[in-house]
Amino acid sequence: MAPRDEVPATIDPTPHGVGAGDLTHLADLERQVRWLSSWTIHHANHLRPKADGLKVGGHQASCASAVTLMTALYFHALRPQDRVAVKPHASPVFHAIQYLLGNQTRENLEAFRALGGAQSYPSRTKDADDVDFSTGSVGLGPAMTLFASMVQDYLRRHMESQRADAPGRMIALVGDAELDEGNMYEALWEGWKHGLRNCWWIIDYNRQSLDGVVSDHLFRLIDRLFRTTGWRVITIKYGKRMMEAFGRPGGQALRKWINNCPNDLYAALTFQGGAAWRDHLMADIGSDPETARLIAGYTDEALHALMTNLGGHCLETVLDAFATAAQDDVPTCFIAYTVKGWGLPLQGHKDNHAGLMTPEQMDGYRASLGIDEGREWEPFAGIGEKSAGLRAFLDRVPFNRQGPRRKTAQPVAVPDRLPLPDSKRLSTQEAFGRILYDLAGEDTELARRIVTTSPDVTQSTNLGGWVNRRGLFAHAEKADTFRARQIPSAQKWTFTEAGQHMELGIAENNLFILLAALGLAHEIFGERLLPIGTLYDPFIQRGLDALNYACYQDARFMAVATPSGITLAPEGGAHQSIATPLIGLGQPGLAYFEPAYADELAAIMRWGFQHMQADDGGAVYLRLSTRAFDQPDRVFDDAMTKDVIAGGYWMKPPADPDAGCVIYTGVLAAEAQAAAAKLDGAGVLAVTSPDRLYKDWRKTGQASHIARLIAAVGRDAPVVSVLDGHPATLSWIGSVAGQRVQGLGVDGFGQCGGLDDLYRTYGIDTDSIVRAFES
Ligand SMILES: Cc1ncc(C[n+]2csc(CCOP(=O)(O)OP(=O)(O)O)c2C)c(N)n1
Ligand SMILES: [Mg+2]
Repeated sequence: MAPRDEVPATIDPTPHGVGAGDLTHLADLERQVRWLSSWTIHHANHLRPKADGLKVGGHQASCASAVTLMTALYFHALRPQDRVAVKPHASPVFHAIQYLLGNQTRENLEAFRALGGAQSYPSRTKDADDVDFSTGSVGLGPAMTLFASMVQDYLRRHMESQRADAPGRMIALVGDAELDEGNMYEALWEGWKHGLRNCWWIIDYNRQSLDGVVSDHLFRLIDRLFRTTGWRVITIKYGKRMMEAFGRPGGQALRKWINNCPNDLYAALTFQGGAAWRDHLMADIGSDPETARLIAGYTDEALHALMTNLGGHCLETVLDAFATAAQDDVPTCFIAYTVKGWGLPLQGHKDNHAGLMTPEQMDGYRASLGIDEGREWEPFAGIGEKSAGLRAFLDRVPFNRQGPRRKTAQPVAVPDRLPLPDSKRLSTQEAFGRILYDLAGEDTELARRIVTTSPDVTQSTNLGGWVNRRGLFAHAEKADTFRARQIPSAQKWTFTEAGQHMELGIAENNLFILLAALGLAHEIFGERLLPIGTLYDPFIQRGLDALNYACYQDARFMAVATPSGITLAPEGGAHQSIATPLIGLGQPGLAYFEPAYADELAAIMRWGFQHMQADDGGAVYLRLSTRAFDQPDRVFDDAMTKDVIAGGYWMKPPADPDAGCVIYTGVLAAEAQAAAAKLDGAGVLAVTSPDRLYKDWRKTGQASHIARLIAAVGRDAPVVSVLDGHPATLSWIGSVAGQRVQGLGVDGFGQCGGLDDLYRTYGIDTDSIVRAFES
């Protein structure tokens, strides 16, 4: 087993340069932030009336652990251009800081975790106090900062406006258990490939997670992993008081003891306090007279303060570490030793994650701070005559100096029509590639603002044409060696600073988090980007939490997923997506379309570029296919465009209301039309967006687009719906006007096979449609 010594310090800390007066202010703020975060949670759980009897919750221990780090960060180290993802359960700390800075209201704190109040986890879209990055699902916030930093690099090379100021630092305050999430390593890997800069991850290394105490020596692994991926690691282990004790006679034994102390014992002694520390230390190292004298020199209270004076709770040590990293742009991981529940009765207890202080404990805590009953919400409660100086200090805080941090950007003009490929026979995937290829050849603002990305499926999702024309993005130019050596290839794979495609390795989490960062460029950096990401449709589920995270933050992007469904046929059952249409239907902030023809796709993409920029817009998901169709020879006028965007149109209206209809989405266009041709007078309803139809119906009921369309069909007439995906995607349409809809689709796992065999096996072929219609 490796010895339990600390990782050698590789960095001489830079003195923080903060004067004694300001240090006092920071210490006072640290005290207020810890109090206010505890009080906010206490108030929500014990004092706010509630009708439902449900637990409100909150994380007082997680907050206390992060208080010193966040005080040093927000009240000193952060500059206006920096952006932060705060570990989710430290949300009350963030809100308390914003409250002290005048950016958050008391009403919102009083309504913590209530409708309209401060959110349980920091939220860009739901909180009022300028959250930079939402967090909640652990692991995603830190990755977001990494990709935001890459987007900053992209923007600084593409947009003049971005070069005027120093780059911002993208910073994550990370819970140590977040490092168990695999997406963190996927992100680190990608960051290394892209020469990541200006990114700090500050690990709140309290060595406790939700269930218990984390493994001993985790810091070693963290240290090695980060260094391997090009990061600098700064370990913030001992506080100044501890360092001073180590320097005294007998101190080295104490230092050795701390280094060897298992995490669970340290946590237990922290919970038990001074007398327990003394007993244990005396038993372990008290035989050395100098050490015994050293320990005897502390009261129980002072001994406890000494033993919990970890680096992450020593303002000066933290400020030193931040000052060191601030000297350059090297990505930096801080391993900050902290105590979960620091200074509260919860400290160190293994069950403290969701633990709450009792009203009696809270009373004692309040009294110990000199805060009078009834004045708990006062920003400077208990601070006394230092308040005026503190207020003046807050007015000088750099983070707050430029006011609101959320930026805006001018919309990018979208032409009336996108280029329509003239081929007679095309799949939607090919049409997508051709439309982008044509856009890439135009010198337009739209083309300049599009940035594409793909997790190693650029070619197979038809982005190759665009990339050939617009190039790949990299900090440093890299020629295409195959081209230079005159080896024939359809692809140009040249990297330049001007390139507009960001290459990713195969990690769908990374794709969606990069899309989130690109799709928030207008609000974070003040420049509009129109990001398009391509992936295989089944792998949406691989990155689903990240996709949800992107949508939750209101990021604007176009996810183009292809191939999809069992139409992939012989290429493999494992890659046949079934439930993705339901994701399209169920995911807020994402407009899902599944067109069958190129003219529909061109109209949808054009609308998509506008929707990605509209105040009430959102992201777009296009479920495309590799199955080629003869393209209809038709007039695609404004009315048709409107219908396609609204989600559906009559490809062929029923001859009379009793004749019924076949409703289809996407590639089942062929089977739906063939079936209808065999059925006397049956109509064919093309649904280009089950999602848009559904949302509109939920909102406007009988005034909705689908209600208008389906009014052409009698209530007792036969109706069959069909798609290459889960049948529930369309079968709800029966509720609009009351027809009994037979929903066909795929609801078993896919298998390899030819298209005919598979369609027949899963009951979505022409004959199955006819049979369902007639049954
Ligand atoms: C993806 C995901 N899984 C599970 C959770 C539930 N959860 C919230 S916090 C937490 C443990 C966090 O521990 P750590 O990161 O060490 O935070 P701290 O000790 O600072 O509270 C867990 C499991 C979550 N928020 N996200
Ligand atoms: Mg922890």
